[in-house]
Amino acid sequence: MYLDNAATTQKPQSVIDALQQYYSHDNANIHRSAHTLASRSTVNFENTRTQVQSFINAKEAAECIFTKGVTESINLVAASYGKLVLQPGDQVLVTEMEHHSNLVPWQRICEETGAQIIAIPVEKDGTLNLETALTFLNEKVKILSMVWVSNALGTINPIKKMIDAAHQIGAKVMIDAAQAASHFKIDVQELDCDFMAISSHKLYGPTGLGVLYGKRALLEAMPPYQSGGEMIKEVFLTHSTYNELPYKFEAGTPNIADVIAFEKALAFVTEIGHDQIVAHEQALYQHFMNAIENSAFDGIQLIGTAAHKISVQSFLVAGMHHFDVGMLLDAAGIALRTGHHCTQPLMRKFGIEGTVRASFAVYNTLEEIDYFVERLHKICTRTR
Ligand code: 7TS
Repeated sequence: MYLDNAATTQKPQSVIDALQQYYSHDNANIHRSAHTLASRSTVNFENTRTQVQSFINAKEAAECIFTKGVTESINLVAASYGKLVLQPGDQVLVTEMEHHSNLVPWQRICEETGAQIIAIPVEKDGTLNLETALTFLNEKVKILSMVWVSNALGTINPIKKMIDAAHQIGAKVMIDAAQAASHFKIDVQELDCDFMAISSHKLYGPTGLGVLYGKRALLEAMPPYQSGGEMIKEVFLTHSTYNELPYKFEAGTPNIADVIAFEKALAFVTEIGHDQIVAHEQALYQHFMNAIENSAFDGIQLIGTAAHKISVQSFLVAGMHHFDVGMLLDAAGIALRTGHHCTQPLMRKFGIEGTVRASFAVYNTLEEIDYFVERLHKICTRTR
Protein backbone atom coordinates (compact mmCIF):
# COMPACT_ATOMS: atom_id res chain seq x y z
CA MET A 1 0.00 0.00 0.00
CA TYR A 2 1.66 3.16 -1.18
CA LEU A 3 0.95 6.26 0.92
CA ASP A 4 4.16 8.15 0.14
CA ASN A 5 2.84 10.10 -2.81
CA ALA A 6 4.21 13.44 -1.66
CA ALA A 7 7.70 11.96 -2.05
CA THR A 8 7.01 10.57 -5.50
CA THR A 9 3.98 9.09 -7.23
CA GLN A 10 3.74 5.71 -8.91
CA LYS A 11 3.69 5.82 -12.72
CA PRO A 12 0.83 4.88 -15.00
CA GLN A 13 1.50 2.08 -17.50
CA SER A 14 1.36 4.62 -20.35
CA VAL A 15 4.45 6.35 -18.92
CA ILE A 16 6.32 3.06 -18.53
CA ASP A 17 5.33 2.02 -22.05
CA ALA A 18 6.54 5.34 -23.48
CA LEU A 19 9.98 4.78 -21.92
CA GLN A 20 10.11 1.27 -23.35
CA GLN A 21 8.98 2.53 -26.75
CA TYR A 22 11.62 5.24 -26.82
CA TYR A 23 14.56 3.02 -25.94
CA SER A 24 13.34 0.11 -28.10
CA HIS A 25 12.40 2.05 -31.24
CA ASP A 26 13.19 5.79 -31.18
CA ASN A 27 16.47 6.28 -29.30
CA ALA A 28 18.46 9.12 -30.88
CA ASN A 29 19.92 12.40 -29.74
CA ILE A 30 17.76 15.42 -30.44
CA HIS A 31 18.14 18.78 -32.17
CA ARG A 32 21.37 17.85 -33.96
CA SER A 33 21.13 15.08 -36.55
CA ALA A 34 19.51 14.87 -39.93
CA HIS A 35 18.35 11.25 -39.66
CA THR A 36 14.81 10.00 -39.22
CA LEU A 37 15.24 8.67 -35.70
CA ALA A 38 16.68 11.95 -34.49
CA SER A 39 13.90 13.97 -36.02
CA ARG A 40 11.31 11.59 -34.53
CA SER A 41 12.73 11.94 -31.03
CA THR A 42 13.10 15.71 -31.48
CA VAL A 43 9.45 16.03 -32.48
CA ASN A 44 8.33 13.90 -29.52
CA PHE A 45 10.58 15.81 -27.12
CA GLU A 46 9.29 19.19 -28.28
CA ASN A 47 5.73 17.88 -28.22
CA THR A 48 6.06 17.40 -24.46
CA ARG A 49 7.18 21.01 -24.14
CA THR A 50 4.01 22.10 -25.94
CA GLN A 51 1.95 19.90 -23.62
CA VAL A 52 3.69 21.44 -20.59
CA GLN A 53 2.91 24.89 -21.97
CA SER A 54 -0.74 23.98 -22.19
CA PHE A 55 -0.72 22.20 -18.79
CA ILE A 56 0.44 25.37 -16.99
CA ASN A 57 -1.01 27.80 -19.53
CA ALA A 58 2.28 29.51 -20.33
CA LYS A 59 2.18 32.11 -23.08
CA GLU A 60 4.84 30.26 -25.07
CA ALA A 61 6.50 26.84 -25.03
CA ALA A 62 9.89 28.62 -24.99
CA GLU A 63 9.11 29.77 -21.45
CA CYS A 64 9.15 26.13 -20.30
CA ILE A 65 12.67 24.88 -19.59
CA PHE A 66 13.39 21.24 -18.83
CA THR A 67 15.46 20.71 -15.69
CA LYS A 68 16.16 17.80 -13.34
CA GLY A 69 13.31 18.86 -11.06
CA VAL A 70 12.21 21.56 -8.66
CA THR A 71 15.62 21.53 -6.98
CA GLU A 72 17.46 22.31 -10.19
CA SER A 73 14.82 24.86 -11.26
CA ILE A 74 15.27 26.84 -8.06
CA ASN A 75 19.06 26.54 -8.25
CA LEU A 76 18.87 27.90 -11.79
CA VAL A 77 16.82 30.94 -10.78
CA ALA A 78 18.93 31.62 -7.68
CA ALA A 79 22.25 31.29 -9.52
CA SER A 80 21.20 33.16 -12.65
CA TYR A 81 18.48 35.67 -11.72
CA GLY A 82 19.54 35.98 -8.06
CA LYS A 83 23.12 36.72 -8.98
CA LEU A 84 21.98 39.23 -11.59
CA VAL A 85 19.81 41.35 -9.33
CA LEU A 86 20.76 40.85 -5.67
CA GLN A 87 22.83 43.54 -3.98
CA PRO A 88 24.08 43.85 -0.40
CA GLY A 89 21.16 44.80 1.84
CA ASP A 90 18.51 43.27 -0.47
CA GLN A 91 16.16 40.64 0.86
CA VAL A 92 14.98 37.28 -0.44
CA LEU A 93 11.69 36.46 1.23
CA VAL A 94 10.73 32.83 1.92
CA THR A 95 8.50 31.13 4.49
CA GLU A 96 9.37 28.89 7.42
CA MET A 97 7.68 25.97 5.65
CA GLU A 98 10.03 25.79 2.64
CA HIS A 99 11.56 22.54 1.48
CA HIS A 100 15.38 22.70 1.77
CA SER A 101 15.55 23.09 -1.99
CA ASN A 102 13.88 26.49 -1.65
CA LEU A 103 16.23 27.58 1.13
CA VAL A 104 19.75 26.35 0.48
CA PRO A 105 20.12 27.78 -3.09
CA TRP A 106 19.02 31.20 -1.76
CA GLN A 107 21.33 30.92 1.25
CA ARG A 108 24.27 30.32 -1.06
CA ILE A 109 23.42 33.18 -3.40
CA CYS A 110 22.83 35.50 -0.45
CA GLU A 111 26.27 34.62 0.93
CA GLU A 112 27.74 35.51 -2.44
CA THR A 113 25.83 38.74 -3.01
CA GLY A 114 25.45 40.14 0.51
CA ALA A 115 21.65 39.86 0.37
CA GLN A 116 19.70 38.49 3.30
CA ILE A 117 17.10 35.72 3.64
CA ILE A 118 14.01 36.60 5.65
CA ALA A 119 11.39 33.98 6.51
CA ILE A 120 7.68 34.60 7.05
CA PRO A 121 6.70 32.72 10.24
CA VAL A 122 4.35 29.74 10.24
CA GLU A 123 1.45 29.68 12.71
CA LYS A 124 0.82 26.80 15.13
CA ASP A 125 -1.72 25.17 12.83
CA GLY A 126 0.75 25.19 9.94
CA THR A 127 -0.69 28.18 8.07
CA LEU A 128 0.67 31.55 7.06
CA ASN A 129 -1.19 34.51 8.51
CA LEU A 130 -1.73 36.57 5.37
CA GLU A 131 -1.83 39.88 7.23
CA THR A 132 1.50 39.10 8.92
CA ALA A 133 2.96 37.77 5.68
CA LEU A 134 2.14 40.98 3.82
CA THR A 135 4.02 43.07 6.40
CA PHE A 136 7.23 41.32 5.30
CA LEU A 137 6.98 42.82 1.83
CA ASN A 138 9.00 46.03 1.81
CA GLU A 139 11.17 47.80 -0.74
CA LYS A 140 14.25 45.71 0.24
CA VAL A 141 12.59 42.49 -0.96
CA LYS A 142 13.76 41.73 -4.50
CA ILE A 143 12.61 38.12 -4.67
CA LEU A 144 9.77 36.27 -2.98
CA SER A 145 10.31 32.52 -3.33
CA MET A 146 7.62 30.46 -1.68
CA VAL A 147 5.99 27.09 -1.65
CA TRP A 148 2.43 26.79 -2.95
CA VAL A 149 1.63 23.65 -0.96
CA SER A 150 3.74 22.45 1.98
CA ASN A 151 5.06 18.91 1.57
CA ALA A 152 5.32 18.35 5.33
CA LEU A 153 2.01 19.93 6.39
CA GLY A 154 -0.18 19.88 3.30
CA THR A 155 -1.06 23.57 3.81
CA ILE A 156 -2.21 25.43 0.69
CA ASN A 157 -0.74 28.94 0.74
CA PRO A 158 -2.48 32.09 -0.57
CA ILE A 159 0.02 32.55 -3.37
CA LYS A 160 -2.08 34.74 -5.65
CA LYS A 161 -2.43 37.41 -2.96
CA MET A 162 1.29 37.16 -2.17
CA ILE A 163 2.25 37.42 -5.86
CA ASP A 164 0.12 40.53 -6.36
CA ALA A 165 1.45 42.19 -3.19
CA ALA A 166 5.07 41.35 -4.10
CA HIS A 167 4.60 42.88 -7.55
CA GLN A 168 3.31 46.08 -5.99
CA ILE A 169 6.67 46.58 -4.31
CA GLY A 170 8.57 45.58 -7.45
CA ALA A 171 9.73 42.13 -6.29
CA LYS A 172 9.76 39.06 -8.54
CA VAL A 173 8.09 35.86 -7.43
CA MET A 174 9.20 32.24 -7.70
CA ILE A 175 6.62 29.59 -6.82
CA ASP A 176 7.61 26.08 -5.74
CA ALA A 177 4.73 24.05 -7.17
CA ALA A 178 6.27 20.62 -6.43
CA GLN A 179 3.26 19.49 -4.38
CA ALA A 180 0.65 21.61 -6.12
CA ALA A 181 0.97 20.38 -9.69
CA SER A 182 -0.72 17.01 -9.24
CA HIS A 183 -3.68 18.56 -7.40
CA PHE A 184 -4.44 21.95 -8.95
CA LYS A 185 -4.99 23.23 -12.42
CA ILE A 186 -2.12 25.65 -12.95
CA ASP A 187 -2.45 28.89 -14.88
CA VAL A 188 0.81 30.82 -14.71
CA GLN A 189 -0.62 33.73 -16.69
CA GLU A 190 -3.54 34.11 -14.32
CA LEU A 191 -1.29 33.73 -11.26
CA ASP A 192 1.17 36.12 -12.90
CA CYS A 193 4.13 34.48 -11.10
CA ASP A 194 7.53 35.26 -12.60
CA PHE A 195 8.95 31.76 -12.15
CA MET A 196 7.43 28.42 -11.24
CA ALA A 197 9.06 25.04 -10.60
CA ILE A 198 7.46 21.61 -10.98
CA SER A 199 8.82 18.05 -10.79
CA SER A 200 7.62 15.35 -13.16
CA HIS A 201 8.00 12.53 -10.63
CA LYS A 202 5.41 13.99 -8.24
CA LEU A 203 3.05 14.30 -11.17
CA TYR A 204 2.94 10.62 -12.21
CA GLY A 205 5.91 11.13 -14.55
CA PRO A 206 9.53 9.91 -14.58
CA THR A 207 12.13 10.88 -11.97
CA GLY A 208 14.99 13.31 -12.53
CA LEU A 209 12.92 15.66 -14.64
CA GLY A 210 11.18 18.95 -14.00
CA VAL A 211 10.18 22.19 -15.58
CA LEU A 212 11.13 25.74 -14.85
CA TYR A 213 8.58 28.22 -16.11
CA GLY A 214 9.84 31.79 -16.43
CA LYS A 215 8.49 34.91 -18.08
CA ARG A 216 10.29 35.48 -21.37
CA ALA A 217 11.59 38.98 -20.54
CA LEU A 218 13.24 37.71 -17.37
CA LEU A 219 14.69 34.59 -18.98
CA GLU A 220 16.07 36.69 -21.84
CA ALA A 221 17.82 39.02 -19.40
CA MET A 222 19.31 36.19 -17.33
CA PRO A 223 22.77 34.72 -17.96
CA PRO A 224 22.96 30.98 -18.75
CA TYR A 225 23.08 28.59 -15.79
CA GLN A 226 25.17 25.72 -17.15
CA SER A 227 27.43 25.92 -20.19
CA GLY A 228 28.36 23.54 -23.01
CA GLY A 229 26.59 22.08 -26.02
CA GLU A 230 23.06 23.05 -27.04
CA MET A 231 22.98 26.33 -25.07
CA ILE A 232 25.19 28.14 -27.59
CA LYS A 233 24.63 29.90 -30.89
CA GLU A 234 28.29 30.35 -31.93
CA VAL A 235 31.44 29.27 -30.15
CA PHE A 236 34.86 30.80 -30.71
CA LEU A 237 37.97 29.73 -28.82
CA THR A 238 37.73 32.56 -26.36
CA HIS A 239 34.04 33.47 -26.26
CA SER A 240 30.56 32.36 -27.30
CA THR A 241 27.10 33.64 -28.06
CA TYR A 242 24.08 31.94 -26.55
CA ASN A 243 21.13 30.09 -28.00
CA GLU A 244 17.58 31.34 -27.95
CA LEU A 245 15.04 30.30 -25.31
CA PRO A 246 14.52 27.70 -24.00
CA TYR A 247 17.79 26.12 -25.20
CA LYS A 248 19.95 28.78 -23.55
CA PHE A 249 19.10 27.02 -20.27
CA GLU A 250 19.30 23.42 -21.51
CA ALA A 251 23.03 22.69 -21.77
CA GLY A 252 24.06 19.20 -22.89
CA THR A 253 22.00 16.21 -23.99
CA PRO A 254 18.77 16.40 -22.03
CA ASN A 255 16.75 13.66 -20.38
CA ILE A 256 15.11 12.75 -23.70
CA ALA A 257 13.33 9.52 -22.80
CA ASP A 258 11.86 10.90 -19.61
CA VAL A 259 10.72 14.12 -21.27
CA ILE A 260 8.93 12.10 -23.95
CA ALA A 261 7.31 9.82 -21.34
CA PHE A 262 6.31 12.84 -19.22
CA GLU A 263 3.79 13.75 -21.90
CA LYS A 264 1.88 10.57 -20.98
CA ALA A 265 1.83 11.60 -17.32
CA LEU A 266 0.39 15.01 -18.24
CA ALA A 267 -2.22 13.24 -20.38
CA PHE A 268 -3.04 10.90 -17.47
CA VAL A 269 -3.75 13.85 -15.16
CA THR A 270 -5.59 15.87 -17.80
CA GLU A 271 -7.80 12.94 -18.83
CA ILE A 272 -8.92 12.27 -15.26
CA GLY A 273 -9.14 16.01 -14.57
CA HIS A 274 -7.86 17.98 -11.59
CA ASP A 275 -11.34 18.35 -10.10
CA GLN A 276 -11.88 14.60 -10.11
CA ILE A 277 -8.42 13.97 -8.68
CA VAL A 278 -8.93 16.43 -5.82
CA ALA A 279 -12.45 15.14 -5.11
CA HIS A 280 -11.13 11.58 -4.80
CA GLU A 281 -8.12 12.57 -2.70
CA GLN A 282 -10.26 14.71 -0.39
CA ALA A 283 -12.70 11.81 0.09
CA LEU A 284 -9.77 9.60 1.13
CA TYR A 285 -8.39 12.32 3.37
CA GLN A 286 -11.73 12.95 5.08
CA HIS A 287 -12.23 9.22 5.58
CA PHE A 288 -8.83 9.03 7.28
CA MET A 289 -9.41 12.15 9.40
CA ASN A 290 -12.86 10.96 10.52
CA ALA A 291 -11.32 7.68 11.64
CA ILE A 292 -8.45 9.20 13.59
CA GLU A 293 -10.59 11.89 15.17
CA ASN A 294 -12.38 8.96 16.78
CA SER A 295 -11.45 8.78 20.50
CA ALA A 296 -9.71 5.44 20.06
CA PHE A 297 -6.92 7.45 18.47
CA ASP A 298 -6.17 9.82 21.31
CA GLY A 299 -2.47 8.89 21.14
CA ILE A 300 -2.12 10.70 17.83
CA GLN A 301 -0.86 14.25 17.56
CA LEU A 302 -1.62 15.89 14.24
CA ILE A 303 1.03 18.22 12.80
CA GLY A 304 -0.48 20.61 10.26
CA THR A 305 -4.17 21.30 10.76
CA ALA A 306 -4.82 24.12 8.30
CA ALA A 307 -8.36 24.50 6.98
CA HIS A 308 -7.13 24.42 3.38
CA LYS A 309 -4.99 21.38 2.77
CA ILE A 310 -4.17 18.78 0.20
CA SER A 311 -4.40 15.09 1.08
CA VAL A 312 -1.27 15.02 3.24
CA GLN A 313 -1.24 14.44 6.99
CA SER A 314 1.76 14.50 9.29
CA PHE A 315 1.38 13.04 12.77
CA LEU A 316 3.16 11.64 15.80
CA VAL A 317 2.17 8.71 18.00
CA ALA A 318 2.52 9.41 21.72
CA GLY A 319 5.40 7.55 23.31
CA MET A 320 6.88 6.31 20.03
CA HIS A 321 9.61 7.56 17.74
CA HIS A 322 8.29 8.37 14.26
CA PHE A 323 10.85 6.00 12.70
CA ASP A 324 9.45 3.13 14.77
CA VAL A 325 5.90 3.94 13.68
CA GLY A 326 7.09 3.95 10.08
CA MET A 327 8.84 0.59 10.50
CA LEU A 328 5.79 -1.05 12.06
CA LEU A 329 3.60 0.27 9.25
CA ASP A 330 6.16 -0.93 6.70
CA ALA A 331 6.07 -4.37 8.30
CA ALA A 332 2.31 -4.28 7.69
CA GLY A 333 2.95 -3.48 4.02
CA ILE A 334 2.24 0.23 4.23
CA ALA A 335 4.77 2.62 2.66
CA LEU A 336 4.86 6.14 4.00
CA ARG A 337 7.53 8.63 4.89
CA THR A 338 9.03 9.39 8.27
CA GLY A 339 11.60 12.05 9.14
CA HIS A 340 11.98 15.79 8.67
CA HIS A 341 10.72 15.80 5.07
CA CYS A 342 13.57 18.13 4.05
CA THR A 343 11.99 20.86 6.18
CA GLN A 344 14.31 21.00 9.20
CA PRO A 345 13.59 24.66 10.04
CA LEU A 346 9.87 23.87 10.12
CA MET A 347 10.40 20.82 12.37
CA ARG A 348 12.57 22.96 14.66
CA LYS A 349 9.79 25.54 14.81
CA PHE A 350 7.36 22.84 15.99
CA GLY A 351 9.97 21.55 18.46
CA ILE A 352 10.06 18.09 16.86
CA GLU A 353 12.62 16.03 14.93
CA GLY A 354 10.23 14.73 12.35
CA THR A 355 6.83 13.19 11.72
CA VAL A 356 5.11 10.24 10.14
CA ARG A 357 3.51 11.48 6.92
CA ALA A 358 0.72 9.87 4.97
CA SER A 359 -0.02 11.30 1.52
CA PHE A 360 -2.84 10.03 -0.66
CA ALA A 361 -3.06 10.03 -4.46
CA VAL A 362 -5.62 9.34 -7.13
CA TYR A 363 -5.09 5.55 -7.19
CA ASN A 364 -5.47 5.01 -3.42
CA THR A 365 -8.76 3.53 -2.22
CA LEU A 366 -11.07 3.77 0.79
CA GLU A 367 -10.29 0.11 1.53
CA GLU A 368 -6.61 0.98 1.77
CA ILE A 369 -7.37 3.79 4.19
CA ASP A 370 -9.43 1.39 6.33
CA TYR A 371 -6.51 -1.05 6.48
CA PHE A 372 -4.10 1.80 7.27
CA VAL A 373 -6.36 3.04 10.07
CA GLU A 374 -6.70 -0.48 11.48
CA ARG A 375 -2.91 -0.97 11.59
CA LEU A 376 -2.34 2.48 13.01
CA HIS A 377 -4.88 1.78 15.70
CA LYS A 378 -3.00 -1.39 16.64
CA ILE A 379 0.24 0.59 16.89
CA CYS A 380 -1.38 3.31 19.02
CA THR A 381 -2.95 0.85 21.47
CA ARG A 382 0.23 -1.19 21.96
CA THR A 383 1.98 1.96 23.31
CA ARG A 384 -0.50 2.37 26.17
N1 7TS B 1 9.70 21.47 -2.96
C1 7TS B 1 8.76 20.74 -2.34
C2 7TS B 1 7.56 21.42 -1.75
C3 7TS B 1 8.89 19.35 -2.31
O1 7TS B 1 7.94 18.62 -1.73
C4 7TS B 1 10.03 18.74 -2.89
C5 7TS B 1 10.26 17.26 -2.79
C6 7TS B 1 10.96 19.56 -3.55
C7 7TS B 1 10.76 20.92 -3.54
C8 7TS B 1 12.14 19.00 -4.27
O2 7TS B 1 11.71 18.34 -5.42
P1 7TS B 1 12.71 17.48 -6.30
O3 7TS B 1 11.85 16.81 -7.29
O4 7TS B 1 13.69 18.42 -6.90
O5 7TS B 1 13.36 16.53 -5.34
N2 7TS B 1 9.65 16.68 -1.66
C9 7TS B 1 9.86 15.45 -1.16
C10 7TS B 1 9.13 14.94 -0.08
O6 7TS B 1 8.26 15.54 0.52
N3 7TS B 1 9.57 13.69 0.17
O7 7TS B 1 10.51 13.38 -0.71
C11 7TS B 1 10.72 14.46 -1.55
